[in-house]
Amino acid sequence: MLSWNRFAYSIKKAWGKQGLKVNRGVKHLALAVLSLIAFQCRGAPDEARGPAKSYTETVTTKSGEKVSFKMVLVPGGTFLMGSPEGEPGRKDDEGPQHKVRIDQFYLCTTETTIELFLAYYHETVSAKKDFTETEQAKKEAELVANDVDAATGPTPVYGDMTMGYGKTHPAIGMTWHNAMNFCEWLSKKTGRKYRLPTEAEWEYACRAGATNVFGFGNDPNQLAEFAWYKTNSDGETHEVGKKKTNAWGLYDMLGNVSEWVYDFYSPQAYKDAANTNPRGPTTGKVHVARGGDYTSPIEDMRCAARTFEEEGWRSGDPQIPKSKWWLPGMDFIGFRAAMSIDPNAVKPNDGQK
Ligand SMILES: [Ca+2]
Repeated sequence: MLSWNRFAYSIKKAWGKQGLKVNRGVKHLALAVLSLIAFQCRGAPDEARGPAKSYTETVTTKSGEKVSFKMVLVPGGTFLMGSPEGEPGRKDDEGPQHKVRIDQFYLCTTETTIELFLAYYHETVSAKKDFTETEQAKKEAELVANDVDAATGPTPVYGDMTMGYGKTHPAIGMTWHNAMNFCEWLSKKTGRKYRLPTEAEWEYACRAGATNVFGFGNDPNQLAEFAWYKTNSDGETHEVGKKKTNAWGLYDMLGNVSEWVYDFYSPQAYKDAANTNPRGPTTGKVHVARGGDYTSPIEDMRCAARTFEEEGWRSGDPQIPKSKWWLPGMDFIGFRAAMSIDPNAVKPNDGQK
């Protein structure tokens, strides 16, 4: 390859002083082109590029199988939470409508599947029986003291955790506590900060930028294109991700199974809610679930509709005291995982246990 010096020499020799000027010009131009190519190959700095629009998480189970799920970026923004007075089917706890600012975060495109929940269950299930909460905490503290990596897990499920459904159906019948514990397990497993979405994040993601009743519009006749509910479910849950997504790529936000969110339930929650990344009341007895399920009528399939754990949800558990991990027979309740971009924005385990 001809060196710059030899190239310069040959030009100089041919063109004399004029040639030297040409040589410098060519040399500078070539360096500029090379720099541009190098910059293009390297790309822009990561900070400038921002978080990816989506990513796929893969978890390897105890038996070596791989289970994957997709997370999409929910862009930050402001929306009106709750429903306007006069919306058909509206309940009082959906108001007042109030403006809420949400930071960007990731949300799973589907409800958590039985396959993934079984991976968590098999890896963490403990032979221990249900203790009272105090005894449980003491036992878990002992476990952690002996082994810092000890993952706390649910007690054996009463009955069949799958309730006869296939592995790509939504996981069902776990308590809020169990769903939270799953997110902790998933975080340890992957190194990312998984958690339940807050109620505000969930509704924001369900609306996907729209200001109508269902996210896709106001016409309940379109509901069957997006959701499994009372009219089209044949009385059972369905495989996740079989209906149309909403505008932000999320499946089954409405219907199939109702989804645990982070917040405690209070009918007054919106009256004094924070206007940025609200996290619900600081205390409470039961938690909120969102989206309606396969048994729900149209009015419970609205983006603003709120449900919460009712006493009957524990009625399938014959144990005394009742398990803090399972809601046997309750095949309408599940959840989906969120992931914080800024882990300080919402701390998944802060305050609530
Ligand atoms: Ca759902």
